[in-house]
Amino acid sequence: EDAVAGSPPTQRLLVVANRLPVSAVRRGEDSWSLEISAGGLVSALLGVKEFEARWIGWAGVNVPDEVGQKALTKALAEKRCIPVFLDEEIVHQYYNGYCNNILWPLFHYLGLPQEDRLATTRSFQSQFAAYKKANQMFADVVNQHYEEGDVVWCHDYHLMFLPECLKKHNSKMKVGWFLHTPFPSSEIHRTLPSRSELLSAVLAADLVGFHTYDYARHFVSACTRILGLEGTPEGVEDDQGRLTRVAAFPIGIDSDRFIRALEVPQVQVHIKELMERFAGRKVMLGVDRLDMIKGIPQKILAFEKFLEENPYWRDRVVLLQIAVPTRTDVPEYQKLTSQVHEIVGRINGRFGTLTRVPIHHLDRSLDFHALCALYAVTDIALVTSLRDGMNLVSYEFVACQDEKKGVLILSEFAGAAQSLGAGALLVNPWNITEVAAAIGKALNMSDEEREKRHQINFLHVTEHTAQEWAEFFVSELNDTVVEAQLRITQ
Ligand code: ADQ
Repeated sequence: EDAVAGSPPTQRLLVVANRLPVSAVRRGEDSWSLEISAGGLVSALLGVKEFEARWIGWAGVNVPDEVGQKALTKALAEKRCIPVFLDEEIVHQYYNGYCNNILWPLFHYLGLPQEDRLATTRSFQSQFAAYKKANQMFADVVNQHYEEGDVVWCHDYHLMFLPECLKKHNSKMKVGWFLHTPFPSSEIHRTLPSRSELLSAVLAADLVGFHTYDYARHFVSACTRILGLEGTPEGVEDDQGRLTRVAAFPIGIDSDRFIRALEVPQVQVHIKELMERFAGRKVMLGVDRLDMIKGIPQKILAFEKFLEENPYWRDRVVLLQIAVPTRTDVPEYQKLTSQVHEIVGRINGRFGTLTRVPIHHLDRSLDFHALCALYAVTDIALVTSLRDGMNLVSYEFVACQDEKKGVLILSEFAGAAQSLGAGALLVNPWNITEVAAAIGKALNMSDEEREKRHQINFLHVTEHTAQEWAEFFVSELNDTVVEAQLRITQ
């Protein structure tokens, strides 16, 4: 994890995200056990040797007492993590409220929550106040730990106010902000009561990044239409001629980690077991967090339509849908879970036999090795997000398919459609007939076409890695700041 001996890291990177990449469990008054949760961002930054990364974020637990906070801070320091302590009320209003109930659905074109108008106005206001307060709390921790020359990289829709809080304190700080979700059309963004304040706060950053060129364009036109600022090919310019650079930085995965995992004996045993279990049937796979944006009901309905129209395949294909529950305390998510269960039950009742069902649905997360084995035995992956910033599942599937060369059916509303569109079968997930037809096409595709399509995507996934993404963002941020200084001195 440390830089290679003999070549000391030249720059410190402070990565600020809502959640730290660790799960903390309290074992006693002053003892904690920590587990690193490996996500895309963690592996991206572990692989980067040019700078030394430190993480700043919330540990996901409420620690009201000072003894507990001190002990957790000490334990986290060993993992290069620095905690921001948020109390329950702030978490409720900022995280559950403004982030997940307002920004998340809006940025995915699901609109603002429909509530009683008066109550909504009140809750919007108090949630927004909590959002700003929480962002300031993150800023305070960054300021405490910042050293001259550090690069500060803020992540995601939780921290749109952070660039402004940081720059107000120290205008020389190098600040970048990256959004992991889509940025919606300005017509959607303008419905948000706090639309202007959020945009201005983000513009305080030196560099603003998105997964795709479309999201970047939406952001620039929101700044033009809502704030009246000029959009240039480089970004957005304010009245004083200060430029905020805006650009696309499509994320990738640590593809080697997946490819290497397929060689692990335990994974190979698992692959063999799965192949025996599903022998004689084509395996279709969906892996998603259980979220409205992932289009899980639409995917299953399309599969039903396919079975309805293609009796030949009823006994010859199986859909494995692995859906990790998230935000389980939110009523809409509970409703989605029961809706999915109901549809799966109906289809299995309709097309199942005493010994076989067409859909295996699991409400849980799989460990990394089990996930890799599943990806490897899959014939067709179904990614039907209604909107998705990028969608890494599609990348992970491609990385694990160099033996099988399976087909990726991919929503045109996932950012990944821009990068994997050439090899995938692109679909409109709202059009169930079209998705059902794509399933038929994938099942009947010639080996030659399958291999050709896979090859294009495999090349992309292995060449555009998460590590490269992180290095590119940080080097662009450094360059942007140098260029801005040159402009001032000229
Ligand atoms: P997510 O919405 O979480 O990420 P995605 O990009 O697909 O979506 O990443 C999900 C990750 O969780 C993948 O690494 C996947 O392997 C894992 N995962 C999902 N279901 C799982 C299961 N059942 N068991 C085990 N692991 C599971 C957000 C945005 C995306 C964007 C990423 C990164 O919504 O659009 O691509 O951030 O920027």
